[in-house]
Amino acid sequence: MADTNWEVETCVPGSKQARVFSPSNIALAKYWGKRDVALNLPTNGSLSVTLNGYGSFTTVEFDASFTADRLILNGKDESATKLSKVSRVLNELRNISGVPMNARVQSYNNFPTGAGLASSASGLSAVTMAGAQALGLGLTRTKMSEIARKGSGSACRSFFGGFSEWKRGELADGSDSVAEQVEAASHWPLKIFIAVVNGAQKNQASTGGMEHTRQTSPYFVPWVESAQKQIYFVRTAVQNRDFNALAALAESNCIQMHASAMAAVPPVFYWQAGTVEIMQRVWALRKNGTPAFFTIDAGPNVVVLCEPAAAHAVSSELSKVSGVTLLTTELGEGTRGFDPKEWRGE
Ligand code: 2P0
Repeated sequence: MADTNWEVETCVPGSKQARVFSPSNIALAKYWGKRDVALNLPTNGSLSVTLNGYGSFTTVEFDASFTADRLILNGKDESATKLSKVSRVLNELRNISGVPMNARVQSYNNFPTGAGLASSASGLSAVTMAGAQALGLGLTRTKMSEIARKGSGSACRSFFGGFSEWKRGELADGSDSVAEQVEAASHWPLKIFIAVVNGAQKNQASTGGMEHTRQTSPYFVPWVESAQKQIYFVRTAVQNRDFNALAALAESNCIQMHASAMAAVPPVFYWQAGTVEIMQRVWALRKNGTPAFFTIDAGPNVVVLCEPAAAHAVSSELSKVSGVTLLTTELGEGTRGFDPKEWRGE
């Protein structure tokens, strides 16, 4: 019998194995462009909030009997793009350890598919820490951040709780393009609502969408210049707990990212009618003195952040939008080990 409810295949006795939980993260200053595609080096820095409770439960297992890397995600074998991102991370770990074995990765996301919660961020950070632990590597979070970035850029931010910043870096090998914690979750206990406007899978994946934007959007270069300037002010607003400054900056950064993507030819266009309706309701709330702001990732769903005292007003306003499902969370801790025995109360 499997040790956890997400392992659909029983681990090989004696294999090198480890289990972790890694949260997803939502960027308030966004990553939308690579200066190096192979290494996932970004054109600009980004800053995110780490979500409490929503993420990936992941087991990584290395064994000499495996003939290839496998990824079993939410109970189904994955091939192609998702597996290749996982194998990129596993290759890094194999190079460091000198262990040549293939791996079986079993992973489960505890949030609804299509909720726009960046499953690659939680998934690839989870694979990195579980893989490193399985091989007994004892890597720092900074080193794991560098490795996870090569699998999926946004994954490098999930190792740190609270507010996490992924530095653009300058070096060609990417060793300085890693995340670090800006402030812990306790610094500013904001509430976070995920307004799921449309739960279907998005029609344009981020990796392809951002590269297409870089190649064809006339607004790509201005976006990068602006984003690189904004990161300092976003970080400062977080450090000072300056809600109004952060609200204005995060919304502006989000709209600039989307404007750049929308201007690609053909367009990379994620918004739907419900997206705009939520945006307008958040603006109306703020105009009436309720401290709330939004951000939108590469999909139609809207993430709304607010001061804790405003949570009731915000949730009742957003619940009025027909067809919208509301998930509620707050800032949480970064990637961490997961002990099935503790989980079962043994
Ligand atoms: C972000 N997104 O900063 C931005 C905002 C989506 C919109 O990072 O190609 O899955 O694997 O590095 O990290 C989503 O892109 O892309 C993303 P890859 P990733 O959160």
